[in-house]
Amino acid sequence: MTKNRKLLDWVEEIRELCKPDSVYWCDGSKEEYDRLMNEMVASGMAIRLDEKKRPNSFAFNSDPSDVARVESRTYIASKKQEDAGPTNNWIDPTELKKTMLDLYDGCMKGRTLYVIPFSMGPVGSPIAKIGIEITDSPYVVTNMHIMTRVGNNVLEVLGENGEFIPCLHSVGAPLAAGQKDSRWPCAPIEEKYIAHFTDENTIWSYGSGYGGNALLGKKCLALRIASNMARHEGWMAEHMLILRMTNPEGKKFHIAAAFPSACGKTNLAMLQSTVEGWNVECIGDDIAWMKIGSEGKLYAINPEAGFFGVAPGTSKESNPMALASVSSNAIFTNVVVTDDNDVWWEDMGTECSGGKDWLNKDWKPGMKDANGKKILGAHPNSRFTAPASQCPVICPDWEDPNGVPIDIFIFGGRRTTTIPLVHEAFNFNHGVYLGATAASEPTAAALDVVQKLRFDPFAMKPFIGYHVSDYIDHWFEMGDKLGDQAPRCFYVNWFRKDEQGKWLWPGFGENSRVLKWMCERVEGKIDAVETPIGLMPCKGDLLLDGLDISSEDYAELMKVDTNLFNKSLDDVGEYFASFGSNISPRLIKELDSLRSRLQ
Ligand code: OXD
Ligand code: MN
Repeated sequence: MTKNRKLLDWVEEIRELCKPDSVYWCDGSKEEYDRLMNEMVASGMAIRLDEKKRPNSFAFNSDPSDVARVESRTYIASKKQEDAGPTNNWIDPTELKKTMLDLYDGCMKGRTLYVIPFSMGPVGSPIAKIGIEITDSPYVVTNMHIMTRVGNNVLEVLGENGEFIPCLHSVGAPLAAGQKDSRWPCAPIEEKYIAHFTDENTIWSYGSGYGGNALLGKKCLALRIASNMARHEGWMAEHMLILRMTNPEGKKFHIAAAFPSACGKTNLAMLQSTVEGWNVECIGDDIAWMKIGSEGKLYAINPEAGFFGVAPGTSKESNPMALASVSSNAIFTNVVVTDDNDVWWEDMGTECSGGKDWLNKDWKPGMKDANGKKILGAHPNSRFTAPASQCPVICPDWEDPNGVPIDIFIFGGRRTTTIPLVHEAFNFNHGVYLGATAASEPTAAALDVVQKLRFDPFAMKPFIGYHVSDYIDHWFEMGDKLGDQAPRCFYVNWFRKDEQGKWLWPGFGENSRVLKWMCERVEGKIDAVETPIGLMPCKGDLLLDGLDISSEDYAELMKVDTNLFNKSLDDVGEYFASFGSNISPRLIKELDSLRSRLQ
């Protein structure tokens, strides 16, 4: 147990407020994990999967109303509204606390209050931070065991006077005496609140048991709270995968990449290189914390210890390494539990004869509802939780407390037109512009019609814990500090199509060809062609051997149509206008320079 007064007082204060039946301090041990899982199996909340097919693995079905992050109920409750900016919901913190205190009052009746001491980042790393999550959900405890480092060693590092980030969570479903619990307790949507009190680095979450709403180390702490701390403390908390690419001579390159959801971030993080002699290892698939370290370079750690990945679409073809990572000791939420007690999801690449769907109802592939619409077995946002250490291509240095030196930043989005496969920024400030204007099309766009773009700056739109303009300024300022040690910036688009709607680039493992080009650029081995939008591969530098791409298709894939590009800048201008008056002049300057280069 701890002697940290602040922590003991906080736990006591929350006990008095939430009125649980008991208080339990988590030690992070395997015994603890096994005991909680056994209890959840006994209560009917968890399903134990077949021990031979999927050892020590469990499946859960959430309440149908509690299947994803709820951005409409997520708040940055800074004292001043302008500090939250146009990309966040805001409520005055005093008012929000009052509302939430009423909800928290007695909310853990009939339940256990679990105290989870956890470290984001290797315990004791100079880049790591300690959080304490209080929760009434044993599902959250077991997921936190996998996603973070939980245990007494965290309390040792915390010591008597150390600082921690308080993270309060309740599913918001108190039990009356004798009341039977539901399989997935949670509160109705209008009572859900995911609140960040950024002036005091505190998180309060109420009413949801799911993913980013409830595993508070991930999006709430490691992105929203951490991005705000990082800005004040001169480091970076980003929604980025981290990977190491090693060339045939053994030289290592470290890449951090930001993509909005549904752009294959986990797939790229665990990519199987198709380029002979070039090898890729995974360091993280979702979050990067980066600090300036030795020789003025930017060093990154993955603050997480596991993967909380989207299951549907994960197959031997798309991501064999993710499949291997979930072969044991995994938690599945909202997938199909098959008749033989294993798991299945859409586009897993295997046959399924039937089982129970994500609602725990009898299900067979091809089933249709009353309107003739196919019934999905797994929810589109169904998830696996698995220890990162189980990934066959996890980098041996993934837990290095000092992190790895980042050479390359990649930004991207999903665009069927306009944006070529790859281009490099002229310099870091231009790179910041590329990250700030990262965007996807809302749907598979009608070709040759530029639809309104969905901007997702640095893939951080739902996760920036402060004003988006200040966030972009922070990127520029980090570039100033890093000077010529700053990572080189690239923009990719794996999703370009031809006029018939055919993908022009094969993607997946073949993306290693593009990464190789970037590494060779960084090494200074190859030149690039200067275009108005940035630097692009010289003929022959992007390895295409063995790919079935005609020279016409390659030209289309790399084409920069200045007219089309110019048109999309109207959307950029409109988007920047939504930032308000404190938009960074440097961002405007980059847009103006791009406009004039395109003339
Ligand atoms: C995630 C997300 O779950 O970005 O990683 O929503
Ligand atoms: Mn994410």
